Amino acid sequence: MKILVLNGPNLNMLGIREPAIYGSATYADLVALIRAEADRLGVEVEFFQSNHEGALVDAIQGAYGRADGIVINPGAYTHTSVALLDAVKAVGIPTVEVHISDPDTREDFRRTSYIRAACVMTVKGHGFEGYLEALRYLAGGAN
Ligand code: CA2
Repeated sequence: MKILVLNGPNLNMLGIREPAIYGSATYADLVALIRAEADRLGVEVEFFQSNHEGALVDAIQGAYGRADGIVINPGAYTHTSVALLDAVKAVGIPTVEVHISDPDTREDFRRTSYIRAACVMTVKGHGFEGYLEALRYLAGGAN
């Protein structure tokens, strides 16, 4: 089983600024954490982070026929991007939306998620652990 883990804009800045919201661990720490859980579960993971909407669309399209699941934190594109929604719908790959913080408890503009409509589950406000929950869900639930 192969899972694509996508992160959107500014998530490469993890651990560098705003530790009160996103914690003090880095993007590299996040990758290592997910990789360790994937090894435990026996699933293959591939990572991609981009600050560009079209690059994320390309990555989702590129997963077609190659990946069995997608874990995506679209960052701020969560709240703006119909293109990411359409891409997830187009490939039909089970996709879990993850947010480190809980956007529903922050500014009003973070309450809308376009991509949610195409996702099998949303995990929010559980920090980095949320990515592991998403991975376990896609890997088969009872793990
Ligand atoms: O809580 C999340 O995971 C978010 O998807 C993060 C996005 C935000 O726009 C969403 O509303 C919720 C922003 C990611 C920015 O990450 C930073 C990390 C370190 C320093 C500054 C920003």
